[in-house]
Amino acid sequence: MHIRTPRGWEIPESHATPEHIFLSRRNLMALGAGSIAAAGLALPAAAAETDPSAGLYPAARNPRYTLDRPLTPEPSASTVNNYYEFGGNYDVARAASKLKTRPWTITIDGLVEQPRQCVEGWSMALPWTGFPMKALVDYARPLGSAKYVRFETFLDRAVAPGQNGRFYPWPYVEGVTMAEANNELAFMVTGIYGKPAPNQFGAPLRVALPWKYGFKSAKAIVKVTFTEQRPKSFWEVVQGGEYGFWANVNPAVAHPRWSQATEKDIATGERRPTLIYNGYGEYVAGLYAGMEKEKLFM
Ligand SMILES: Nc1nc2c(c(=O)[nH]1)N[C@H]1C(S)=C(S)[C@@H](COP(=O)(O)O)O[C@H]1N2
Ligand SMILES: [Mo]
Repeated sequence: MHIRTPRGWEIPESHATPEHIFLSRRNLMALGAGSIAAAGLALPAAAAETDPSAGLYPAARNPRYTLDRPLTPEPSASTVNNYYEFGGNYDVARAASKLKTRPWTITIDGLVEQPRQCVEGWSMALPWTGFPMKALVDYARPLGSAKYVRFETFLDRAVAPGQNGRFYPWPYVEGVTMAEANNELAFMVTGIYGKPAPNQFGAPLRVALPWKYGFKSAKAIVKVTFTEQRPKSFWEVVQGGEYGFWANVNPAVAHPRWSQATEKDIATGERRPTLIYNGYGEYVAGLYAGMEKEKLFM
């Protein structure tokens, strides 16, 4: 018998919004029809002028919540961002604030029963504040032939100065296998620190794959495509010798230009040993059984 020990990221069922409430087919059909109601709630017009989902935050926190380190303070996390569309380092937050995230249309296409568009409004109660990627997959009803999910970021050169450069293959693209997308740890993020995510974190919708390197988690997604072909991701196109498709965290496999054995806490500057699969091996190692020939860790 398999005894399950709750992990830090889990919250008790009783604290989570039941899945059928926030992502029922009916609610999503309503969103597809242009409603800005999030989680099936009708929101007052006044609130919609700022952020119609704001009332859904903060999500209930797990009283048993433990992590192997303290949370990074918000001021640190929200000023150290990687978002090449908006330039480097310290100006990212200010530059990204120019992106208009409402209304926001997300296209679901490729190998699905019925291609569709959903207009924003994704929110629910989970620690990262987001929803399982599996819920998105279930909603999209992919065909049996779909093997990968491809995520594409917005393309708007007028708003994102970085996208004017010729060097990078815009828009940002990332992808996962269907099995990864359906893994319990794969998340779609709408919020952070108990509120809707500020733009620099990838609002209004970004991916979070806690067992992979950060670049796998595409921000500001406008298109989700179910496909038979393995997506060629942004960094793979830029520098295929350094960044691969799988990008699972492994301290034993160095990046060609630096060690990946330890990591620096951005707030305290302290270094700690990096764990394989970021410590989530129990949940994700099985995804890669029998794939030893693949470059799983770059
Ligand atoms: N669209 C887009 N998504 C992106 C990036 C980017 O430049 N553009 N950077 C990636 C990289 S390299 C990292 S490390 C993470 C950083 O996420 P954070 O700023 O929320 O920490 O976002 C990833 N997603
Ligand atoms: Mo990154």
